[in-house]
Amino acid sequence: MTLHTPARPTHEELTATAQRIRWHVINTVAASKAGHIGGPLSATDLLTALYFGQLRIDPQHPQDPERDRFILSKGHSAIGLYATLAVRGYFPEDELATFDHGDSRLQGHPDMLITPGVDISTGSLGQGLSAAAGIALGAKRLGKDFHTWVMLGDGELEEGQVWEAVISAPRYQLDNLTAIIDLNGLQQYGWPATDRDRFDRSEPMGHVDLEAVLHGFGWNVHVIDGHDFEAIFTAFDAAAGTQGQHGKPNAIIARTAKGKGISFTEGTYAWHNGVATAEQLRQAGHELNVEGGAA
Ligand SMILES: Cc1ncc(C[n+]2csc(CCOP(=O)(O)OP(=O)(O)O)c2C)c(N)n1
Ligand SMILES: [Mg+2]
Repeated sequence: MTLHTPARPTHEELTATAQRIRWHVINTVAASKAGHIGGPLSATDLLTALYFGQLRIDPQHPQDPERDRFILSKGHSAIGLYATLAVRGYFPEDELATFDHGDSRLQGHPDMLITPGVDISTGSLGQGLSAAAGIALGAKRLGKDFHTWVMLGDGELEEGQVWEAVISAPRYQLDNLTAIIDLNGLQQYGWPATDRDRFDRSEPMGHVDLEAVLHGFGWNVHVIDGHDFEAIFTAFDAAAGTQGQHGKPNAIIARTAKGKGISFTEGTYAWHNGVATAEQLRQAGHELNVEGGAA
């Protein structure tokens, strides 16, 4: 089967799709009474751009060997991926209601053995880039031209295994690999404001010139606003569009806001995970302008 890069949706279409996905995130987690919010929402615009305007995939044939691969290394953001996959047509949007139930295909962290569209199981932070580099190396060895994408969190970058893969990928000239770093400036917790001199756990990479570091390791680096679709696609084109031309793996450092798109979740570690109240759900539905969302 021949897979093609999809036609790029309009800005309005992308925005509407992202809002629908954001609604699924907060609504699904509220119904299941557990799950992550902030990380899925910071990644939503990137996931929307990937799945609706970039990846060569066919939801009807999720195992097509020629498909582009995507690995959500920050696996705790699973509901963001599931919502995207559902809206993209991998499974019914209604199935999201089973999220995190024991017998569901949609577990709290992605499981490649049971969920259509999940290429690697994740959840233990730090491992996805290694898996992605292995897949990209395999593709090179087999002469396959698909592209492998992986998304990491900025807190996740504290895991040592990430840097083993950062060092290895240029050595194997994996220009068929793109790592997207969701640089939302927060991880699971913050310090009390009065205690910042203990070194703040927000901005996990705030003291690192990530662009220079990755560049120094031999990566092709792009720094973008991860909520600006035009900038996202420009970076995607610069990464996947130059596959086979420079021998360098690609990193897209995407500046984002944790909890993006809903006023009370945006910019706070406190909504790393959480369950919205009925009133908060009504407000989110209203802000996201999702038809029926506030019902
Ligand atoms: C190896 C490992 N250690 C700890 C955790 C628990 N954990 C889940 S999410 C998270 C914070 C991750 O922060 P970040 O990578 O910045 O993700 P995001 O801000 O996108 O949610 C932690 C520590 C884990 N899943 N895996
Ligand atoms: Mg983060």
